[in-house]
Amino acid sequence: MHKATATAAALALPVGLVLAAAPAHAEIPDEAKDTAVLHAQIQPLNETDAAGTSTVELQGTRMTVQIHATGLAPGLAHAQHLHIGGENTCPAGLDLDENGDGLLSAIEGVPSYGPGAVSLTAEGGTGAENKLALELMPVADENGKLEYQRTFDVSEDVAKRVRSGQAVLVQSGIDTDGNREYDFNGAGRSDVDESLPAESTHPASCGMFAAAPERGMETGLGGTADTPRAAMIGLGAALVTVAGAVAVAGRHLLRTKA
Ligand SMILES: [Cu+2]
Repeated sequence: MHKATATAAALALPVGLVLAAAPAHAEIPDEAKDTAVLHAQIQPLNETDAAGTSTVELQGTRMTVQIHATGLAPGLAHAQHLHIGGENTCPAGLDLDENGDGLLSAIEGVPSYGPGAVSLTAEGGTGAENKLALELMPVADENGKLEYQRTFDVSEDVAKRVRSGQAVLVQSGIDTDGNREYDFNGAGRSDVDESLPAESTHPASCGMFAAAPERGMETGLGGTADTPRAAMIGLGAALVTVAGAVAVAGRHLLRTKA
C-alpha cells in the first residue's frame, strides 16, 4: 500500500513539473512580436518564363508582401496566393501531373505546396475565400511583368506558420495557346472550379519562403537599418538582382520575338 503510494508520488512529480512549465509555452513568444523577413526566389511552373523575387515581412500579425515577377502571361490577371500546409516545396517538373495531360494543375500541386491560405489580391479581402477572385488580382503588364506590394493583417496561425518557413508563393495563370485570354480551348476546365478555364488557375510560378540571413534581417526592406554600411550592401545586392532579372527578361523577349 505505502509502496504503491510512494511510486505514484514519484511518478506524479515529473508530471507536476511539466504542467507547471506549460503556461509559459502558451504565451506568445517574444519572437512573434518581432519583425521577421523571408525571401523567395520565383521559379517557373508549367514551363513558363516566370522569374523574380518575393519578400514577406511580418510584424506580429501585420504582413507586407512584395513581389517582383517577370515572364507571366502579359495583360492577364494572375491569382496569387501564399500556400501553407503541404511539404513547403515547389513541385518538381511534372512529377505531380496525376492525369498526365502535360500540365500541372492547381490541385495537382497541393501535396507539394499545400492549399491556398492567403489571397494576394490587389484590393479587397486577402482571405482564402478570395483565391479565385480574378477581378481583385494584379494584372501583368504588356511585357509580362507584375509588381506587387500590399500590407494587411493575417491570423496568428498564418503568421506563425509563415515565420517558420511554411509558406509557398504560387502565381496562377498560363496562356497555353497564346491568344492573350483565359479560355477553355487552351487547357479545358479548371479542377478548382469547373466554371473557370484551367488556364486561369494552373500555376505559372512558385517560390519557397525562407528566413533572410542575419544581415538581411537588420537592413530589412522597411528601411529600418541603423547601420548605413549594411544598408548600402543590401541595396547593392538588390540592384544586382534587379539587373539580373532585367537581363533575363530581355533575353526571353528576344527569344519570343525570334
Ligand atoms: Cu494558389
